[in-house]
Amino acid sequence: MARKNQTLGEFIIENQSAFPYSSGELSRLINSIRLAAKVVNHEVNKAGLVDITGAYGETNIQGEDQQKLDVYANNKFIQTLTNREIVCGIASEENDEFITIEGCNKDHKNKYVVLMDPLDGSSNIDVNVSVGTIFSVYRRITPIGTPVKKEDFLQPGNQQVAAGYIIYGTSTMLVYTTGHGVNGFTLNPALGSWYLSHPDMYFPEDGKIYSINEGNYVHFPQGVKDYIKYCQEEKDDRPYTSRYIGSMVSDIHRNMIKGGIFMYPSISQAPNGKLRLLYECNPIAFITEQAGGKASDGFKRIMDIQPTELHERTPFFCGSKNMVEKAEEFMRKGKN
Ligand code: P6P
Repeated sequence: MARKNQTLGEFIIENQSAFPYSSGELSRLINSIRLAAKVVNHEVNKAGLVDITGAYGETNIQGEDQQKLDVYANNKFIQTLTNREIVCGIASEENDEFITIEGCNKDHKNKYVVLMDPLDGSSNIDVNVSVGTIFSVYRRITPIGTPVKKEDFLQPGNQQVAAGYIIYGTSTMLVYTTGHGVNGFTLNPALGSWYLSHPDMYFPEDGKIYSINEGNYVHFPQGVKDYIKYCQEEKDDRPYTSRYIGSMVSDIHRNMIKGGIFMYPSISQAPNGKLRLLYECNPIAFITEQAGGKASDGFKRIMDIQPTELHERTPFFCGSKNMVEKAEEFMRKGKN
């Protein structure tokens, strides 16, 4: 049982004992993520002071300018996950292909794969807006040896064993699930310890916040346009409030605490939307559902989508269950 203010270490140990048959490797994986998060947090927090912000001069597979902190965060998480003989492969937004970790050839070792967006919302770094890390964990399917993309990485989100995000905001938080609810830990930077500040997080079934980049309005599907008008109508508990940070982890985190819906639908110039299925939408969907919310592509459950590509994108509707279901209603009507 989560006890407010216990440390992440105590929480992991207590939860580990609750699952005596597990080998403790997943706990060690979460431990390595919390270590890397502390290191990345230190750099993110001083980004304005040293020459570490600004474009790295390279572009990633998405054709986006790589920010120096993107590369730093990517390297730190990969390095930390590599050193513990738990993970056999890592896929990252910043790497065209997945990375194989040594040790995959030992029997029953390195049985997990991790997919991550090491620094989501990085275009906000130079303007001091909060950014985040998103991670997703699966058991490997192939028994031994080098992991295989199709079997081990292109698994549907309903096979995740853990997922989480770190939000580098006014305070730094690690929010994660292993399939038994969602818990949020806040970093005390003075002590370098994470404390359980948000036990058993729960997505309110209703909310009054809608988050979407309305600059794309003319390119939205009709159902999205109709839902936005519904949100703005003066009737019942509406109009809702529009809040959009442009950093998904921040928008989702706020909506999970206050209630709300986040949408990144398909737009004419991006028919599958902008957000990536494997290392952005699936982990956020796992957390959202574990907290009682809902996540779909406007029509079907995100975590039931069978991936075909490592960096594939999907339209994303995520948040308070009743709000997502109302938006889906408009999407179905908009198709007719
Ligand atoms: P737009 C950040 O680049 C990101 O991937 C998400 O964190 C964020 O929600 C979205 O893109 C913002 O995209 O097109 O509204 O600027």
